[in-house]
Amino acid sequence: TQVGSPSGAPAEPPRRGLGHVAPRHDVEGFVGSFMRELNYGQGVSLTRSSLNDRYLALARTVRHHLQSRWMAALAQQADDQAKTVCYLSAEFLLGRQLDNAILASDLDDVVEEGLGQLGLSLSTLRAQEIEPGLGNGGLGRLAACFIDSLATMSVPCVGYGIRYEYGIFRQSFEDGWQREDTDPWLALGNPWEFPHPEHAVTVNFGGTTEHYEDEDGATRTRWLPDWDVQGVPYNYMVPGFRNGRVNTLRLWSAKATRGFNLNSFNAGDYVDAVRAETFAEKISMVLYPEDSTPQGKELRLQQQYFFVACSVHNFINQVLPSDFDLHKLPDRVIFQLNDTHPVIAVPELMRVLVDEKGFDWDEAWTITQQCFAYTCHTLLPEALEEWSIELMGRLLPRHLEIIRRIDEEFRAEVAAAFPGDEAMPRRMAIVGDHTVRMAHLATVAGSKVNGVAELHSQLLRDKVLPDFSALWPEKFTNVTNGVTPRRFLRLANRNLSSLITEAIGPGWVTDLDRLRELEPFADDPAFRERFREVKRLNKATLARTLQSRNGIEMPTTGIVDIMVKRLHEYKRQTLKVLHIVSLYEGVVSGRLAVEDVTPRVFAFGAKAAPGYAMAKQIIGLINAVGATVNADPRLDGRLTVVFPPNYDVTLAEKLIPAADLSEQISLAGKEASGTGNMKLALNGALTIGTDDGANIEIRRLVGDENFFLFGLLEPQVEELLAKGYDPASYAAADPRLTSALDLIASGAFTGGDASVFSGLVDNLLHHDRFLALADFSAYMEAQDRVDAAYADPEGWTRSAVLNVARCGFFSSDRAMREYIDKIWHAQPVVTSL
Ligand code: GLG
Repeated sequence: TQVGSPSGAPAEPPRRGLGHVAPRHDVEGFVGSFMRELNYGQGVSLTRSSLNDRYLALARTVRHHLQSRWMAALAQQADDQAKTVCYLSAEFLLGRQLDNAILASDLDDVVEEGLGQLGLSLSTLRAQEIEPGLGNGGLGRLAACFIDSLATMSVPCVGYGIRYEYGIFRQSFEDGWQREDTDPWLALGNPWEFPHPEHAVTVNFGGTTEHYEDEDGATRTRWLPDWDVQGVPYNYMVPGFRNGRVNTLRLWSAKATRGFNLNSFNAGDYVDAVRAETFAEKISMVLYPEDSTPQGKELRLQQQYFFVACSVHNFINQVLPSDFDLHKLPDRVIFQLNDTHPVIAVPELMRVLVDEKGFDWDEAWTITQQCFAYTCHTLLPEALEEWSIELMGRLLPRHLEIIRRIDEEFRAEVAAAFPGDEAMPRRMAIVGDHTVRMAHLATVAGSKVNGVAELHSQLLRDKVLPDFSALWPEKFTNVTNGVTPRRFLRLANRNLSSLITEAIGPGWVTDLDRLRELEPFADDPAFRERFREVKRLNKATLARTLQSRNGIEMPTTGIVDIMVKRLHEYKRQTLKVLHIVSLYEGVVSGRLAVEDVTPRVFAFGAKAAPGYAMAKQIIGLINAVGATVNADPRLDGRLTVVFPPNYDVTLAEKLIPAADLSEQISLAGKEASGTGNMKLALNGALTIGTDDGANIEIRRLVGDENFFLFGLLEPQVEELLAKGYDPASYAAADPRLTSALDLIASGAFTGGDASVFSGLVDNLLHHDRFLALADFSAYMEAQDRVDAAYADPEGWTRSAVLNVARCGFFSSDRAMREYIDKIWHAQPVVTSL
């Protein structure tokens, strides 16, 4: 069983208000604390301190201001009766912490001024921070936005996840091809985490189970595991925006149970003894770099069980009061399952309730079903995790038994609900022929199941889980994603933020619907000019960043056309490349006059999963096309491709504010929601997009006249695939497409070597799973509309301002309100300071 070490028992709690000293909120106080942290925290004088010393001292000084609030929130969590949202997620893509902490505690001026007195610059120190890359993309970043919003709304929440020693790999390019390096993000020290080894949790694996009779003569089961590891919690502060609330993100790190295996050590095999440690610690060593299409690796299941076992144990045995009546668990907690990754928490809670706490099965199941809800983030069938029965039985034998019983009872329920339909229970089964289907388990156990945009939720009901939605229509719901306006507007785009605040006051930061008040300013020429000035400044900042980060030259005139997201065929970066190649080919062949080409900077940011060969080919193609196009004098500098390596949150915060055009061009019915689309629109970029994911809702809100729609609709995609899709016929029908493909195939971008991209071109012509060729002509036509619109700066700016004004809906605060109302039924709690 899992036990916290005895030294983990909380010490006698001090009376609130006496337990800590609040830091001073003025320049003199700041300078004093900073110097103390530098001298006595880092142990260096100001003159001899390194950049890293200064950054660490600054971070620790700033964090004082959050810590005092945090302690109050933690003290309260134990005694208040409020329901806590436990957000279980294998990924939290936080981004840099310093600026957000300064913003949340309203210290901007104090820090600037205080550092200035010491002759230091905030921007230099800020650049020293390495962002925690503990996520792959949208799913992990969404989790970070959600916990930001809950803290800002004063809703009790604990984010639970994994403290990966190495986050998402660092990407570089070698001759244009992606290279991956490890991400030792902790190497220079991490001032934002608080380890609590005294609260370590033991997590078991393997072994067998046995039945025994309890005192009442009932048959019960116990798990006899054969190995274990410790989970050490590292706590992070999640500050609300200037509301005195600080929530917790608790990330687990794996440690060997015993530092040394004494038997081996005594026998003289020191090396063997240390091996146990390595074995245990590899569980939280590295983030799996697959976005949307996971590999079913054993270590990954170990990671999943590791963090949810720690989290369930922590909440029940360490967060709740020791005398808590677990019958009332659903009043005090909701475990939100972020995709299928944490779904093994369902049988874990059953095991804790039945095997450890002595509950009857039925009673435990009733409680469990009320304590979970499931969010699905995908439509790709290959992204719904399944684990082999063999692996599950070997790693988690007791959990497999529990899953089998849930499955049997569920199948009986289905058979009773649909008598005579034998296929239905088989289709809906949790345990299939060889695998355990985690999405089915989550759907059966969850009180609610939601998709992440309207279309996605509808397709989830109709296509992915149709049998389940027939059985339980009321279980399915939608919550369209959102993004935090603090990080992605207030912090990332200070120029636009100031302009907005000047126009409508500062209330929008926590009430994003108020951006509506900007609508009249769209018709004000003076405001529009200032808006354009903001874009110009942001483009200049981006150009400076790319220059110093990668030595990339970026022109600051013309359309800044941005496509940033993971590299995946369904997102169709290839369609974007075909557009660029077609413009290039047009000029080179004389079909287009160079002076008719609207100047554009095409900016890409994308990592490919290291094992995803086609995605890596596409990266090679973007870089090859970029190198050729950028160097060709015939284009007169009108087209520039920039592809800075290692796209991350920090770079996103520079790219997004500079964008004029946002590329959201996935095949309809494939992108669950998208969240980059929201960030870009909120920052005044116009979208060119398909009728997919949250694009649909963006277009509905901003209006058709302020959005460039193109491409097949989801039902048309289905229809085309059903009748047989022949990509080559589309190539034949549009001479621009034929020429573009021919040019790539000819080796024009690879120094004449035609073999490099022949596989890629072949794949497009003969397979093209995501219908890039079918949408090409419509895309080109939409890009012509973009050029025409951009030729009228006043009209373009008007649309851009309206995009900002009408996208308040996409705040993650709104998303959190919807989860609270429809799914969690939690309440804000006012922290008493
Ligand atoms: C997914 C989807 C995105 C979605 C994100 C957050 O692919 O469309 O916006 O989750 O819900 N795997 C992802 O990043």
